[in-house]
Amino acid sequence: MASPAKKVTYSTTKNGQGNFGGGGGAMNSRSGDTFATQAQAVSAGVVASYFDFPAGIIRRIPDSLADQALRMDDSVVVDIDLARRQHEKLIMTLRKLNVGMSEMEPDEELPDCCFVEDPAVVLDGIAIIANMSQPGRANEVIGIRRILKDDLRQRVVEMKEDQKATLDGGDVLFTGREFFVGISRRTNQAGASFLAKIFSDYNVSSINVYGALHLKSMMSMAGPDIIAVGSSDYAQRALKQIIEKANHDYKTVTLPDDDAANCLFVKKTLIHCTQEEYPDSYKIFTERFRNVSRVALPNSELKKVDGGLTCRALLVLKTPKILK
Ligand code: CIR
Repeated sequence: MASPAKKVTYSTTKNGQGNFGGGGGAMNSRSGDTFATQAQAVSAGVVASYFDFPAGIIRRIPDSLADQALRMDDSVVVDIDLARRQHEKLIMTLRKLNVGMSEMEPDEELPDCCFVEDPAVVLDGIAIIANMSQPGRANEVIGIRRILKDDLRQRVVEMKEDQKATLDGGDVLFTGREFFVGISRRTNQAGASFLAKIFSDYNVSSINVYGALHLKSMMSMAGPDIIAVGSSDYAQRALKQIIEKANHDYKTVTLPDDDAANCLFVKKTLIHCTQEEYPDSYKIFTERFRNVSRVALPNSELKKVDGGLTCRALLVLKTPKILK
């Protein structure tokens, strides 16, 4: 439930130049200005609470990922041991942040099974089990469904009710206020419409995705009401559609590398790329999020098979929220 309204302050970041955070509070408790109304402050508090995930699911990496995981560039060679060490760092980080992690064993028959973000979309106690368009990934939903239903007590809704719909969770950007769903090679309009029907309390906008696997391959939430976005033409075209369709005036942080724009904001901590992998984007994170708790994590190996940070964990708010 939303906490009682209190006067919350924040510093403005005109034209994306400012520095987020400060005051030790949630990302939307920024020092230097005030919310115009109590309602806005309450709404910002509710939005921030969407990032306080108490639970999450990860799945360990099968050996088969190295040779059989789907990828856009066939020439890459994955160092599977390094991939596992990098994945372990994310698991440790989430555990340290007190996210109760359900850890699944790998399945050699499912080379992409560690990308647990894709098989389901979870919000307000409801889990949509997606129709994954890639035949080699379709059975990933089995284990994920079981954990969501039996362990995390989510109400499961099967997208297979609509045979024509396809969707990967990597195309679903939830801001805490509304959804943007990428229409991509993996997700179609029927998939977006299915999601809109289930999460009918929220605005759901379709965003055409070009030049990237998923919408979140080039943008993600870097904090409440803050969208991190890549600077490629593709990323900027997607952002333009978001700005046109959005119900809210989001702040944006533009990063030189699209891959680096896939970051995770969890429990007031921003998990983002390392300096080694993306020095220019890393610098922007350090400057713009100076006063925010941050953790830099490597992702070089899973990136080779098109996985970003967000796709390696399925984060769950266990119970429904009282909405704005
Ligand atoms: C695939 O092509 O399906 C996997 N190799 C990568 C999936 C990454 N998922 C995501 O970014 N949400």
